[in-house]
Amino acid sequence: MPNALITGITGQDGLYLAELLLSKGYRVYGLVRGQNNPKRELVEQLVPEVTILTGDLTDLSSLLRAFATAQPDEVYNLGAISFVAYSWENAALTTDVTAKGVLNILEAIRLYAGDSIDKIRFYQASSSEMFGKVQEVPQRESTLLWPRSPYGVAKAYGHYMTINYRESYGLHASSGILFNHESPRRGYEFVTRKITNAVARISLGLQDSVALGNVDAQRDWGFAGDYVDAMWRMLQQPEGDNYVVATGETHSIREFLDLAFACVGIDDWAPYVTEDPRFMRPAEVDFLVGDSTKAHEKLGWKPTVSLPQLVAMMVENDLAIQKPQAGLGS
Ligand code: NAP
Ligand code: G4F
Repeated sequence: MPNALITGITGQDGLYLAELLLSKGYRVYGLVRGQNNPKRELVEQLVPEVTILTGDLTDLSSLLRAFATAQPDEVYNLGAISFVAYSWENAALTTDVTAKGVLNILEAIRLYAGDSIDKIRFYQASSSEMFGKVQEVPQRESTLLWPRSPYGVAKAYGHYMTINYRESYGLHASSGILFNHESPRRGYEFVTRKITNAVARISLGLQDSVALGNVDAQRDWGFAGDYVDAMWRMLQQPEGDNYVVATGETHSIREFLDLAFACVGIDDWAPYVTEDPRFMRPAEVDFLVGDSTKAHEKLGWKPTVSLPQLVAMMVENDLAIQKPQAGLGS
């Protein structure tokens, strides 16, 4: 039974990955940070088989203790400050966690494993946000990075440090350059969940409108459940490598709004959406679309959920959550 250690287990991807690894017979350890973290309960409810370890990516000694207990064969570093908008407000903290946290976990592997470093496999959660002001369409593994946010810069650091540990120490280290992926477990701060939650509430009479920023931005959105499968596949390869994971389709926030409001029978969403400068960013990533040919050819990976299916899944989930607030059964 292989052992896996997941950082960021309380997040969207951490929960899906834990479920996937448990279904494959892994013993799973999850790092949870902070005192009385409210999301700890979520992990205990959804994946009770996971052993929770306390630690923080900014605290190397806590990572070393986690390694000593988990004795991992595979390490998935999903922990990060992951909200792009927040990263301008907290650029130094974002650098400490999302950039230097990667260095800490790579060092923890080196210190823990010593001469047996080649026995450990490492996944780094890199991001299409690194492409920023895109230099090529579609974006692939070789596309020049041009990050446009403190988060994107931090992820670029983690990406190159992962490659550096592969080349310097022979670590089986893979960097998954994942494009946006969503699900009913997506945080409410991200635009997709903000919209599906608002659509559910508007259709139930609980809310009048939703305030958004740049609705012309375009993203390549996939389903998180598919994307954690790509992470696992990367670590089953003979060598570590870099892979783009994407659907190859791009859609604007406007198109997402069309699909989400259509789920509740509203064709014209204009009366329900306002523009709010508070949600505009100092520098925007206008357009992302990925080429995941390499992941398809080498990992045998491809997405299984279309955007309309994903939006419907998210709206239905939010309707079920919100109905009791409207005095209706879920
Ligand atoms: P998420 O839901 O925001 O989860 C982030 C996780 O990081 C949470 O479990 C959070 O713990 C943890 N974390 C934050 N600060 C930490 C610290 N100091 N030490 C240890 N853990 C810490 O993100 P996600 O959507 O699941 O994404 C997973 C990873 O993939 C992230 O690294 C993200 O940047 C990256 N990524 C995501 C996407 C996407 O579209 N979802 C695309 C590309 C890359 P708390 O619950 O305690 O806050
Ligand atoms: O949903 P978002 O906040 O996601 P963003 O910035 O693309 O980042 C996500 O995907 C990255 C992969 O490319 C991950 F690495 C990262 O961790 C995160 O998961 O915003 C998407 C787009 C942006 O262009 C934003 O300006 O939606 C636009 N937008 C318009 N109105 C809004 C809003 N975004 C948010 N969060 N809230 C709004 O009201």
